[in-house]
Amino acid sequence: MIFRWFPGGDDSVTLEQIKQIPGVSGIATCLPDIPVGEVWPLERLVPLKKEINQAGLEVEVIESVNIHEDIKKGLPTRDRYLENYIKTLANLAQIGIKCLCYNFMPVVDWVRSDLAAPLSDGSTVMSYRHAQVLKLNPAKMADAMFSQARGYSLPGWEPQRLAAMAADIDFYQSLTLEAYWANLKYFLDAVIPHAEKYGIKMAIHPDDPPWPLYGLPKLITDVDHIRTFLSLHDSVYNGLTLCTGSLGANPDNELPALIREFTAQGRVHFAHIRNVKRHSSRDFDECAHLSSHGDLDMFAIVKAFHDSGFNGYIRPDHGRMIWGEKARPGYGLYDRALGASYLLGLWEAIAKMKHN
Ligand code: CS2
Ligand code: MN
Repeated sequence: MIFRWFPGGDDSVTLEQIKQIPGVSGIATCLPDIPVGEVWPLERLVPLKKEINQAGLEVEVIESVNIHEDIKKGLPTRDRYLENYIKTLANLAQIGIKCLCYNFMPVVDWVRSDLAAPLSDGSTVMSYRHAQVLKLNPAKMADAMFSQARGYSLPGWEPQRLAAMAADIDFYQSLTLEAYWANLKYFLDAVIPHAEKYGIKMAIHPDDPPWPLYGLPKLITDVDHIRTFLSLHDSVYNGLTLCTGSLGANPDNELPALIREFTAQGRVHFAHIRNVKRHSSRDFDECAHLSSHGDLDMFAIVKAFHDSGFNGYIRPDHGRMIWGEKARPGYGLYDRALGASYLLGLWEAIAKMKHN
């Protein structure tokens, strides 16, 4: 079990606190200040690893090395950024990284309409209301997200990307889905052979939410699209971050079956396990991890991973803000720690029921 943590004072949660969560042995981390497209230098990675190791934790996953928009757009300048990406892979291999999470979402990463929506128990959650998101234009959406971020960086919402947002949205709106798939294939064909050489499993994160927005192309949204994705470059190093909360927002996604299919193929390297409470097929709240709090059957989900021999990394995903905690939205200590314990409890029960 691992836990996401942001270095350089960009996290309210400390490594010492994470070390005390029972069963958590490692970290998923990143260097959010490095501009998208630049090489992640070894001089930054070595101290990062040292800091985490000194707290008694392993650096297991890098989440995420984001992909420059020129690669996603398929511009001639993409080759320069691909070279940089490959150099970053080489440096990550030097500090022993075996799994790299990334995503191929155009313009912006995840989208929510409220980063602190109140629940009846007094906690707050990140929520998504489709009509509200559509009403805001994307630039206003960015302002709304930042105003609620409590001064922490928002993963995937790098300020440099925002400047070009309006123009980028126009660009993608006129790009066909086929062309966007081709740009993803170009990325994979360039990068996966190097990932194989360096022993780093690449793990794409699904689009969040998993449906089209602002006319932007969305690729990693359901079982058919994931099959297409995996066939673009057939290698176990071309794999998935299976985020149950992202995919689970769409009620048509049958998660246990989807988990079983891709895990049995050895293509799932990283699991983000969290629950969602749906209010319609396009509206949801992120809720506590327990099955009883949302619409996903967390027992069936964990069992699907266990039954199909999952041996990658697991982390709890976004949590609620509880007990008065003030943290980066979704990434407080308390509710994610409860989530980790719950998931470890399910795992232990499932394992023991098979052997007793
Ligand atoms: C999100 C994303 O799922 C999540 O935890 O916070 O920012 C995610 O880390 C990226 O999309 C992965 O590339
Ligand atoms: Mn996720």
